[in-house]
Formats: sequence, C-alpha cells, structure tokens
Amino acid sequence: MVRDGVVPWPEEFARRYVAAGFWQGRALGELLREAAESRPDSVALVDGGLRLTHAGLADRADAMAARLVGLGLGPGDRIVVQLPNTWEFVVLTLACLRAGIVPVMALPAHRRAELAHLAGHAEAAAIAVPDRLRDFDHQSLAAQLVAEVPALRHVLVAGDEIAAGHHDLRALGAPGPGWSGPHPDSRDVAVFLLSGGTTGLPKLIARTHDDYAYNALASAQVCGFDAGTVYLVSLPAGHNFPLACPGILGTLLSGGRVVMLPSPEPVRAFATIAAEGVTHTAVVPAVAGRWLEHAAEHGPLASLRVLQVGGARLADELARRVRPVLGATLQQVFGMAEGLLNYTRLDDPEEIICTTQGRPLSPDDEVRLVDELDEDVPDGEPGSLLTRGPYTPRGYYRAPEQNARAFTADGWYRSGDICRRTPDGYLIVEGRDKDMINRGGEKISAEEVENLVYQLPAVSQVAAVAMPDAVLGERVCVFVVPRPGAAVTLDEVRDAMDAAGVARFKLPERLELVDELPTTKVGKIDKKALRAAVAARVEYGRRPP
Ligand code: J2J
Repeated sequence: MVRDGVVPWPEEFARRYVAAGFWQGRALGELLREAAESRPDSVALVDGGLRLTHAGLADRADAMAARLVGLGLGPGDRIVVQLPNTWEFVVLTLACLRAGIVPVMALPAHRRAELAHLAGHAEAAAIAVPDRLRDFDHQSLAAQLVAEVPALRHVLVAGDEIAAGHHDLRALGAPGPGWSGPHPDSRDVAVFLLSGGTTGLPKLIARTHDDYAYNALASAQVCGFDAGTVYLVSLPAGHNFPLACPGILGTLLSGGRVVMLPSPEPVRAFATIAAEGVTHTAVVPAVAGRWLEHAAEHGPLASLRVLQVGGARLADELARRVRPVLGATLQQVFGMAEGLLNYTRLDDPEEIICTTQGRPLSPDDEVRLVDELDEDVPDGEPGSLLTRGPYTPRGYYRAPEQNARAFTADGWYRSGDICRRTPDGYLIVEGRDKDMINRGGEKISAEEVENLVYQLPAVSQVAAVAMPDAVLGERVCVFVVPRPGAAVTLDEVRDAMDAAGVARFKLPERLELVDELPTTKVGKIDKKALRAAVAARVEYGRRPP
C-alpha cells in the first residue's frame, strides 16, 4: 500500500466523487477481469503475429501476478516499467494492477540518470526492460542500476537473451497459475506516471485505482469506444495518453482490441491500420503531420474513424486537413499526466474541432484561468490554467517543496499552460508560463538541461529555451556564456549530457555563444527575450541531422 507521500483528496471531495458515481470503489484489476469475462473469446491484444483473446490475456496477467508474488513482490511494491510497445507491456501492467504492485511508467528513451532517479525515488524493488532496443543494451544498464539503487533487487527482461540472475518476462507471462489474491483498495495507488517536467528531475504522479479507472472509463465514453473498437498504440505505451485516454485501459474495459506497434512510422503504421482494421488511435501533432503527408500520396485510412491528436499544440491548418485527407474524425486532446483531460467531442462542429483543444472530460473538473495574482481573468482573455477534479491528484508523490509551488493552498494544480476559454467552455492553448520545452510532445525541463550543462567546466552561465521548429514544434536551444578564454561547442554539450546518462531527446540541437544573458527587472534570466532572439534567427523547416 503506497499511501505515505501521496497527497489525498480532502474527504469532502472524495465523498462527492463517490456520490456522483465517478469513483466506483473498485480496483482496476477487478474491472478489467470483469470486462474480459464478458467477451472471453474475442481478440483483446495483437502484437505482430501474437493474438490473445480477452480470456487469454486475463489468464496471462493472472499467471504473471502469481509469479511476481512468487518472486517476493507484493502489494505496494513498485516496478519501474521501461518496455517498448509489445504484449509484455500490457500483460505486466495488468498483472501489477491485479496484484496491487505499482508500475512506474518510464519511457524507452530514458537512460541511467532518469532510471536511477525513478527507481530511487519510488524505492522500486524491480525493473522491467527489453534486452536490447535500437542498439542500446537495456539489460546491462538494469544490472548496473541494481548495484546502485538500494531497494532494487529484480531485473525482468523481455527478449531472447536473458542474463544469469535476471527473470524472463515472457516466461513470467506464459499461461499458468490462476490468481486468487485480494484486490487492492480502490483508494490505493494504481500507477505512477511521470510529470511533464519543469524541475531538475521528473516527479512522480500517483494515480489511484478510483481516479484512473474513471479517467479511462469516462474517456472511453466520450470517445465512443465499445467492443468494436480496434485501438492502435504507437506512442510510448507508458505515457498517460495511450495508456488511459482512453488508450489501452479504456479499450480493454470496453471489450475492444488493442494493437501494439513499436513506432508511428507511417509506412508500417498505415499497413497495420489497414491489416487490423484499426478504428481509433492517438498521435502527437508531429506524427499527424507525417501521416497527412503520407496519406496525401498513398490515400486515406479506410478503417480509421477517430484520430486523437494531443501532447502539443496542433496548428489549426493541420487540423483542417485531417478529415479530408485521412478520412477520420479529428479529436483534439489537451491532457496532462497530472489529470485534467480536455477533448473535442466527436459530434462537435468542424470549426470547434479544428480551432480548440477541447473542453473538460468531467462535469466535476474545475478549471480557472488566472493572472499573476491568481485572480480570474475575464472570459475570452488568456490566463494561466488552474485545475482540480476527480482524476487530478492534489500533489506529486513525496515532493512537499515542489507541491508548494505547483499547487495552490486549496489544492488547485497549476498546469503552467496559458489558455483562453470560448463562450461555450472550450479551451484554446496559447502558450505557457512554465519553464518547459515541448519537443514534439516530449517534455523537457529547461532546469534539468541547465543543471547538466553547468557540469562543463568551460560554462559560466547557461539558459535553455525552446526554438520554433516546423517539424517538431520546438527543439532545445542553449545560450551559453563561456568562462573567460574558454570555448564551448554544441557537440561538447551533447557529449557531456550523453555521458551523464540522460534521454537523447533532451540534448540541445542548437547552441548560441553569448557574452552575457539578458535579465528582467527583478534580475532573473529573461527567457522571453532569448526565445525571441532564437526565433528570429532560426531556419524554418530544417530537419534533424
Ligand atoms: C497544447 N499543449 C498540450 C495540446 C498537452 C493526453 C494528451 C496529452 C497528454 C500530455 C496527456 C496539449 N495543446 N493539445 O497526458 O493524457 C502540453 C501542456 C500540458 C502538458 C502535459 C494525455 N496537450 N499539452 O501531453 O503530462 O503543456 O501529457 O500541460 O506529457 O503538455 O504533458 P504530459
């Protein structure tokens, strides 16, 4: 039971969410088991040549739960999950939800620095990795982490070559023993998600069974998911969007079918959508752009009914091309792992679908747009988004200092997004007042980049900012003031960050050497001025080397 360090909803709110029927008082594993039993023989999960029925998937998840308990893992223990989009990800996640073991959703791109932090902060007992992925030896890194992180004992590996002492995830997930252990309490933590990152290291978001089940079920309803839904996962599966908005969990709870694909690369994605009759999927704007280009040449996606796009701002012009070119209904999603989800509704007028980022999922989502003094701005004016609600936790896990900044005293989460609200309650994302860079949906904390660049002895001062990019929306640019007589190059910065063991998507793609950094009236580095400077100089449409 992970309760220490988790900030609960005040009891008065909890009672309200229960009374409204949002919180059902049931564990996700229980709900998933029930959904599987109502359609045992239909296909639930497809990964390449492997097809599992709902009953087959539920049985494998039960068998894995029993075997994980056999390894000495139990309710409340944490497993860092760093798996690509394969069946093992789904079986492990369901097994954890059954047994009350809490998965910590890492990304395949994470490296030693992020994984050590996550495993350490969550006091994880196990880590699940692929053997190798894109020429990176995840298994060796996991072994190294076991030596470094005190609580970490087990390495679970999905792959062909399992090192001595490590456990074979495929064997753990083979059909076998049933599971009869008790279901976790619905107020316990079901999963740990990672925050989009504004601080030096990623924070953990504890999502409970009650709130995450509601997140997935209410999303499934708004997105029209049912037993006929075929949902393609091509974004990293541990991200909130493909996991539960409605994602994998929403599809399985609706009796539908999940198709796993390692990447959204258009040739393979289009072939899979056609072969499997995919009806729904979720992508980031950069991927939507590539799919539109591909479809313009190769034709629309006949089976696809709904294309969800979120994670970063979708340009209105791109939005308008989705229906005519892909033949699918666009659904804009403005979401966050911290909770609040905004969706355009499938039957909204085309104008709303193409020019807004949707409206809140739940009637009990509270949204305020405020100025610097936390005063509400008039409707139609841009303001900073504050939110509370039945699936928006009241604080990060074990982070009192950050919580004091990221949440108000009465529990509103400061998302850091600058939005406008239309008269009918839809939000338009206009910018942000948080120090984060959104690289095609991947969130990069400027502070984290700066801390790493400061490790270079030649660096006197550094500021990381977003530079506009035609393909990804934004990329990382660093402004560096070198020490007198010293020189710094982009390659040196990238090599140093790589050596520090961070995900490659965080490495800067441009470096500007300057004599000094501009400051604001109160003496802080003026990032607005820096963003303007790099935007003025940038070459648009340049693809990464
Ligand atoms: C502009 N900015 C957006 C959008 C997210 C569904 C969809 C996305 C996420 C996600 C998610 C945006 N337009 N449509 O968890 O379930 C930016 C905002 C937001 C931050 C959250 C989901 N959709 N954003 O992106 O936790 O800045 O979640 O605060 O990764 O992404 O990032 P993250």
